[in-house]
Amino acid sequence: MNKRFPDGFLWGGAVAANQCEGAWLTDGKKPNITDVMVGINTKEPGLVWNPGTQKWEMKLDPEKVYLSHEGIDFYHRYKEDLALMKGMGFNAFRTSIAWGRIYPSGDEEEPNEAGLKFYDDLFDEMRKDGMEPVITLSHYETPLHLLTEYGGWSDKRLITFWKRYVTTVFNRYKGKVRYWLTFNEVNNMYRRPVVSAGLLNIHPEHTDKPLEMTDEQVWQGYVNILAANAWTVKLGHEIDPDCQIGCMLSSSSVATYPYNCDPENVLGAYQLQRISNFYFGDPFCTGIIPGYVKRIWREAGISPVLSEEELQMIKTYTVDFFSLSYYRSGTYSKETENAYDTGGIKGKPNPYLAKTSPEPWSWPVDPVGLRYTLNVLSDRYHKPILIVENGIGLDEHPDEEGKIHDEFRVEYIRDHLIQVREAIEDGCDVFGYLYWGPIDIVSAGTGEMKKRYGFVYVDRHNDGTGTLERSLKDSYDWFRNVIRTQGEEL
Ligand code: BGP
Repeated sequence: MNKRFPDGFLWGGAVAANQCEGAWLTDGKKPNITDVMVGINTKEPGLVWNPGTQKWEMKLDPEKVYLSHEGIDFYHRYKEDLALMKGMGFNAFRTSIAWGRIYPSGDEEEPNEAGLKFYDDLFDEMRKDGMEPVITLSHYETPLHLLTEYGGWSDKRLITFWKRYVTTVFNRYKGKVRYWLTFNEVNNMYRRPVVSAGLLNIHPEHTDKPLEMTDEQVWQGYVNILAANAWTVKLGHEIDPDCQIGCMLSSSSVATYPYNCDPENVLGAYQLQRISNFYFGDPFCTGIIPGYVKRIWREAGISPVLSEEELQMIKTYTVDFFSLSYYRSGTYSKETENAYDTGGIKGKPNPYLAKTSPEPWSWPVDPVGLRYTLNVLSDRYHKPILIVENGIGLDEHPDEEGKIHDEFRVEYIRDHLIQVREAIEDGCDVFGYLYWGPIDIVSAGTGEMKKRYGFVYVDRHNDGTGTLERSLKDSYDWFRNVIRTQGEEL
């Protein structure tokens, strides 16, 4: 087997604006939905119902530390950070545009020049450092105003605001950005609609439950996002025929194994793959809204509003490639209620997996699950695939010499890259591997710094203290050598 990865393979890392930039109200930016949550797993966002205006308003909890407000100060330190990525030989870097830097409330007519300028400089710097920008248009960063004023994506007007936003950034960054991703992990809508799909309950009868959505609202959000995704592909190709537009789905859920060969568990596992992943992947990649989704609508007695034009758009404008995150596999058993977190579905522990990451997160490690996932998606959609998230979060502390020996991370990546290589041999068109969190950032799920993914350590802590100084972990040199040898030396 050829041990080298294909020529032109994208090697790099991925972050998201809301987890690293900080500067949450700088240069005209207004709050987005994650700015009022300490981690997207939270059930208690910093929102309070105003009976006068009949709307939610931001009310942060003074007892909580909102680490994302300062992040790792990437907004001011990105040059230094990109230089460290360049030091590893990255030829690609993924981040997101915070929508609220460009259109602070989301519904303005004119964009904010200061926000546009920031990303101009950032993308120029990436290119100068030899990195292809891979840019997510929406990574849990829907402007808060769009949720409190409109209830988010269940309102059709969001499609208009979105089209304005993407038209602005496609025109502005034409020629600088070749790879665009639409909605980060939007398929997690089925369990976390508020951040994954930008939805908020604005029904006054539930003024204590901002996160509780009706079926109508969730599925209306779904079809509106399908239409917006199609518009993105159309507008992107019209404005810059050289750009490539991909969907981004959390795909740990593809590796949902039946707990045993009980046919009900086999079918149940497949149903869970559908309703946690394929229900977005199918329309994004094939243009078809699947029958199993329509069955859900029928049985719930709902029929989301979708015009003939929108249906045609969805059919015509499918994505150019599929991008995914993969952290671990899960199991399905009819006897067990499923639990989830940012890593994916949990289910009953899989007795065949020997390793889990250390506590408190204890994610099972399943590299073969990645090969399985890549093959399933490749056979199903026949699209090029870009891995834009894979990694392991660990609670790490420098030793007396200030060093971090992160062998666990090295082993995790090595074992996963071996399986990526196998998948490429199997015939999957995988064109890049972007490690999640190459520099320590704020955790999406729990909002803490303690969960570190980086090759680069950042001195910042859960209580908000720290110098923000950067230092290199052992994995930094190891990954540099992987890239230098085109994956031959793992
Ligand atoms: C994905 C998200 C990322 C990210 C990652 C790891 O769901 O797209 O934003 O952070 O998971 O999750 P966590 O930070 O909770 O460990």
